[in-house]
Amino acid sequence: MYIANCRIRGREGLWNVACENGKFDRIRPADGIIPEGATDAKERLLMPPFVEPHIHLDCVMTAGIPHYNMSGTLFEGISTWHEYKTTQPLLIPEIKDRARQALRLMAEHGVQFVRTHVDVTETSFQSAKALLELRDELKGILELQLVAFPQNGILSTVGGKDLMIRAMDMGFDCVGGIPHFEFCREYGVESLDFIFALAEKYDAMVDVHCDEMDDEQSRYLEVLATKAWERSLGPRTVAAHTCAMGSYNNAYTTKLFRALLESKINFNSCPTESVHLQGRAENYPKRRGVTRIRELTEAGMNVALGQDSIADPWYPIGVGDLLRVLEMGIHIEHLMGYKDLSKCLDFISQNGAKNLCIEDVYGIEEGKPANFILLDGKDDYDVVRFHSAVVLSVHNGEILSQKTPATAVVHNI
Ligand code: 17E
Ligand code: FE2
Repeated sequence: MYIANCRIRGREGLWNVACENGKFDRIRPADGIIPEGATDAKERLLMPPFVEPHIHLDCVMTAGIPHYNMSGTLFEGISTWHEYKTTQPLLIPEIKDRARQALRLMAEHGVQFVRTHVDVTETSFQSAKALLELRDELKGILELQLVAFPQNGILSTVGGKDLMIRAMDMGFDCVGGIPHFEFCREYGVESLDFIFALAEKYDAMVDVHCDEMDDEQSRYLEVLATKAWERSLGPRTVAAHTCAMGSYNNAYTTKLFRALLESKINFNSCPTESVHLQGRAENYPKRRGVTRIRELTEAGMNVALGQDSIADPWYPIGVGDLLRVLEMGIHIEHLMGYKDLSKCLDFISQNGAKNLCIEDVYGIEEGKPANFILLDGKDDYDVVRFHSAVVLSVHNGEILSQKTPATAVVHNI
């Protein structure tokens, strides 16, 4: 495969990119001649693929079954999902089919690496088995990482610890958690001890739903960061959502940032999801329920944006498009200064790669696997403004998706 005359994100000028045996072979400045057999990129932007750091593929496409979430709260989402998993037949082919529908949408929108939470308090373990099968079937085509996610809590579920161990024994990649949903603070803290012990035992990564609520007293993040720091596991740890940080007072947050920085943990935020689910207990003025994406980034910490849901009990819409999530995030977080816009794609690309610890297979460099997307735009600002289509997505040198951008004809202006 030979792409000629493209821009490469982060580099000046125009380039020719040749791939061979699934790898980037030669990346050279373009000279205006389109070599025989090459695809003319027409000065479009070539960059590493988008990364989805946080989604629940076991729940996608279930919105409305057995009923819609009427209050729009996280907690009605959790109870509706509980109804789904205890009343609907959970069959491996059906779970895989729903997940594949979501993955096709994501592939169309340039995603090649996906970290999905899988509810392991779904005690038939059909979801766990289905997603493990899918991870293995798709290996090399699109990469999936699985998080053992205890939706109902680890200590607040009978046999919860055993369910987590069972998932890790089956080969899950990451240990998950939900300390803010445990019955009491002590359980929340104990769950974090258990999570890190499990991660060490299985040499696994950690990805915890942490403080996904507006309660400014929800302060498991400081515990998560401290435990990661104690074990030097920060770079392999993600604190997801951390919505409560949007409600913490500044005096506390300043102190908190010291531990966060020292711990070297990563962050995930899902701005479309959180702006929808949070703020529900408010009168006016209403808080946004989104973590401090801007301040964390400015302090030098890594924040990746994700979708969380596609048409599930928590969030009724979504089409697998991270540009839409990014657009929401930069609005809510006042990240639309010129400098911010010029690097905004970091949030859905390299920052996600850091969360997933996949930097060895990520990047436009000779010798690395040929994983890239070609966007119908010229730079970050352009792409986010025009919501550019992903015209080509290539994984390990193979075409994963192609799209012809829509053209409009306008009359009489
Ligand atoms: N479960 C949860 O606890 N929080 C969420 N945002 C979703 C599932 C989607
Ligand atoms: Fe989530």
